[in-house]
Amino acid sequence: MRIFLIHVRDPQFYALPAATRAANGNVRVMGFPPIGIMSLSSVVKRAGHECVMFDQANPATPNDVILEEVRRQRPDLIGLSFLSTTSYPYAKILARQIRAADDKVKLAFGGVFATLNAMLVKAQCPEIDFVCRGDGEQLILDLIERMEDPSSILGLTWMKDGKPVNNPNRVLERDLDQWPFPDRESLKLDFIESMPLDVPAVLSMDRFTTMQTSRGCPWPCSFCDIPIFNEGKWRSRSAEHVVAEFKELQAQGYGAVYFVDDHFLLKPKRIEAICEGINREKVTIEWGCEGRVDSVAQHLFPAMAKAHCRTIMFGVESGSQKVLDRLNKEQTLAEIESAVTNAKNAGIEIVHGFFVVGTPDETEEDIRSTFDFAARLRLDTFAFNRLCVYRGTPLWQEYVKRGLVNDATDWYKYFKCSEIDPTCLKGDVINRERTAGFRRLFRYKLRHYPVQTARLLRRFMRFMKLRDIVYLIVKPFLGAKSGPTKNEVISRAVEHGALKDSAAELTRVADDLLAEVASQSRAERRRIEEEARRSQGA
Ligand code: B12
Ligand code: SF4
Repeated sequence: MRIFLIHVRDPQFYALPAATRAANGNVRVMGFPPIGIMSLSSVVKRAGHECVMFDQANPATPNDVILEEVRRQRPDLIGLSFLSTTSYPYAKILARQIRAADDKVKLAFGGVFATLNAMLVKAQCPEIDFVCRGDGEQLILDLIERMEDPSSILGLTWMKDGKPVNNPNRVLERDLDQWPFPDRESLKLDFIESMPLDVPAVLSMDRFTTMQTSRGCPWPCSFCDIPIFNEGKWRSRSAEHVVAEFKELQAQGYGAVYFVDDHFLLKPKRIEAICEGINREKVTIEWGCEGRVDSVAQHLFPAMAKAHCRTIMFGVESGSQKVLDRLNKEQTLAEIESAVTNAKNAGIEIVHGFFVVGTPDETEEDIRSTFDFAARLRLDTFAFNRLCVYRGTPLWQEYVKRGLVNDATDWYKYFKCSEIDPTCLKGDVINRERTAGFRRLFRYKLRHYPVQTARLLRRFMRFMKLRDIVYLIVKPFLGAKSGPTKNEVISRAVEHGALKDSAAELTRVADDLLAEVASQSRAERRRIEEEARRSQGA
């Protein structure tokens, strides 16, 4: 069978199609490769099928070119993969265009947003045949095999006799080592590493890719949908499998890798074995990862640095304990300080903090504390985003109960909390505090951490034009435009027919489902701790 896999992007999140080409002739762009479809492509090919990938980050393959290829190659199945609420409208548009070009091809959606809103998406997109929920590896194989009668395919949402049907979930697969490494080489596009910001912040011009060594995170943060997507579980690949992938990447000429794991820093023995393997195999790739500040693996930061870990990103969120507690973050300010200090003392070159502002019950004083806290921390880089609420999170559920969002009519919309929640500060107050906070933070950094700041600027200057560096620094002071952003306008403009209400009834996130995820998360943490204790005793 011939399969097309398309990674649909939100145009705001890929910038800089570089005017340059890589040594292998590929166009180079700044951003993260589409590891979701790359993972599926290798599985599909191993099963003997033909697979062609497209990534909308590639300026050479806009929708028109993809449509032309659909007409020319007549694939049997097209999978559209997208991450979030913000890219859903673009996926819908492309699906419609493909259906107009070919009324026979089977069309499938997959990814986090599609998973968490499957019935609603199916009802709103009649041109789509299937919505694929959760892990896609086995699911796509089953789909290829039983496309004409999908009634027994676990994790599939489809239409039977004019009614959306949700086949049962599949049991989460714990053996991730069974899948081949992602098929990176078939996509004729190269990536360079940048910070996950909406302004160019290039970290290196080395050939860059991402890797996934674990899936999920068993914590209960109220704004996050990772726990529900992974049913409160955390699953990991073995250290040997990860090291083998590193070796392959080194042979393919990659110089930098970022782990898209939700929480890499969970299982010390595994991290230690990965670091030992990297050194043993003489892999020199620089890598980065994300994790919680209360990680029990912090004694391994020096070993990670020795194994070329260059970047660690922490979900700091706030400098106010009250706000952290309101977000159910289950972390303290002291834990944040010691994690950042430990990482810097260990020699990690770039330690990044993700912060949010505009959270429920946050005061101006809290925002000030957040910026002053960020200034004092030995962070190299930071991002301060306005908190958004997504369907599937405990915060969304709270907003449904408080009558701030409507599960039936708002599920596909992109909302900053401050726009809908009266307990949040108003947007203009947040922006004013954010601008003032940045000013204090930059001043503090220059005065107290001049060497660290100079080192970071020197890294940027190696790869970026002076004009871009100046923009990176002054952007926080330019002020935000008032009114909704382009993303918000587009995400709210997706039309929805009468079908949506009946589908909404079927998909309402039940309180007991969230409670079940929370209890699974707690059980998962106990399981991991127990495993760690056992392996220490062994
Ligand atoms: C890396 C990442 C990014 C990267 C870009 C990644 C990229 N373009 O590839 C950057 C930093 C740019 C980014 C940006 C944003 N992101 Co982001 N991101 C992630 C992260 C951490 C990992 C994604 C990933 O690579 N996963 C690994 C691959 C292997 O998994 P996958 O893509 O899900 O694919 C698997 C399955 O879903 C399935 N599958 C996927 N597609 C298909 C298709 C078919 C046909 C089938 C059968 C199966 C299938 O099979 C795959 C293999 O099992 C996720 C968290 C997460 N764990 O998913 C958040 C996440 C997806 N991002 C999120 C958000 C909100 C955003 C932003 C909107 C943030 C913002 N406000 O600025 C932007 C918008 C991006 C966009 N829409 O283009 C949210 C989405 C929430 C929601 N409900 O909308 C998530 C879940 C994080 C979170 N908890 O909040 N992101
Ligand atoms: S720590 Fe919280 S925000 Fe981070 S992935 Fe886990 S649940 Fe989500």
